[in-house]
Amino acid sequence: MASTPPLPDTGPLTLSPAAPTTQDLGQALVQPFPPAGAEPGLEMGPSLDQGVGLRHDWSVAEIEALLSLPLVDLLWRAQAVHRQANPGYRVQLASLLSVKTGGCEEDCAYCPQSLHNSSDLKGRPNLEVAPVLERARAAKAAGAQRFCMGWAWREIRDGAPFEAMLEMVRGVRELGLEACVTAGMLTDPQAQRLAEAGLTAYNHNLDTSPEHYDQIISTRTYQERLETLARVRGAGIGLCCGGIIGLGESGRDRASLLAVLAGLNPHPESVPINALVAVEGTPLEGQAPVDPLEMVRMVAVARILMPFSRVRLSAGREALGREGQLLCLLAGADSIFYGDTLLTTANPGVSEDQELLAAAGVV
Ligand code: SAM
Ligand code: DTB
Ligand code: SF4
Repeated sequence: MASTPPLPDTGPLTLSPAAPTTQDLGQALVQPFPPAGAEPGLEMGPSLDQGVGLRHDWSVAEIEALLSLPLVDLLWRAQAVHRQANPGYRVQLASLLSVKTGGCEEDCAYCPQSLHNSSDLKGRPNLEVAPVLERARAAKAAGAQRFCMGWAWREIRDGAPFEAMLEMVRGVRELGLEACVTAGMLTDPQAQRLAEAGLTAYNHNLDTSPEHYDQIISTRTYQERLETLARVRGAGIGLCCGGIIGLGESGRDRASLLAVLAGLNPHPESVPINALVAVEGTPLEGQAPVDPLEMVRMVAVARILMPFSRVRLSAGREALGREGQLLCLLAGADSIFYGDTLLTTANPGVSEDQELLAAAGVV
């Protein structure tokens, strides 16, 4: 039987607010995988010989093969990639706040904030700049390194709310936190102004595969999403782009979503992987819960395809349970949303998350 090659000694696991440096990444890029001298016959799936390099040409078939590897083999591959790409295993804590809640014109079938869904939360007041920055300060004091703000908009409109958004971004950056905004589509000049305000990243998800997309949203096209991503990139803002599982998609759809994400060049700096939170009053309220191991597989394959991106374990963590989340961390998730709420739904509490990270040995 072939012996298992040793993993590089990366020292103790630590939780650090610092993102990997370019030097770290460069170092990881030059380390071959599998390690020199590894026994032949250890291949556990397609393209193992690609190493921890950056590829943007993964085929849907290759990704489907990865998604259906035996779980132990998939985890082994993902961990080997992750250890090289993120030595020291840093987990980023990102807090989330809904600034403008509900009343959104889009018809996203999963979303409790859509006007089209009876779950809509319209009527909640928009938050002003001062309370938002107060929440950012509290998030920082609780240990967050990133503060993400959401607007339930189809697209950003100019005017007072946009000026307030810019002020929030500047304020969050002044606190020494990364700032992320998610607010729908935007124009080039709006992207430019957000960049000038110091925005670290803009979150705009593809949500699902191009093939499954019209089952989920009819008011905005996949192409419009891709164009928004290009505008964000064009302004020099980091990209946070991922998707959701549990929307009734097939395994091939999951592979196809991951192929589009990994085809982006450069890869998004962060890739949120959400499991559907099936909210009453949305068309998807009756969807079967996602098997935690399916999340583990999505996270592991995202890690293999996009070695240096932050893979963020996002919505649906409550339903994963402690061990499911730990497996996701082992599969290569290196960020979580941190704080008692996501935008409108519940998230594990701060002390629960501290206990989880301690259990993982990331303290
Ligand atoms: N309106 C903006 C947009 O859609 O780009 C920003 C806010 S939107 C709520 C951000 C993302 O949250 C969505 O793209 C979707 O991926 C995720 N999301 C929303 N509701 C969800 C749910 N019930 N379960 C899982 N993810 C959800
Ligand atoms: C992302 O991919 N997930 C977060 C963040 N980006 C904005 C949002 C999850 C929302 C879950 C449903 C809610 O709380 O309303
Ligand atoms: Fe919800 Fe965003 Fe879709 Fe609006 S655009 S319904 S806020 S996911």
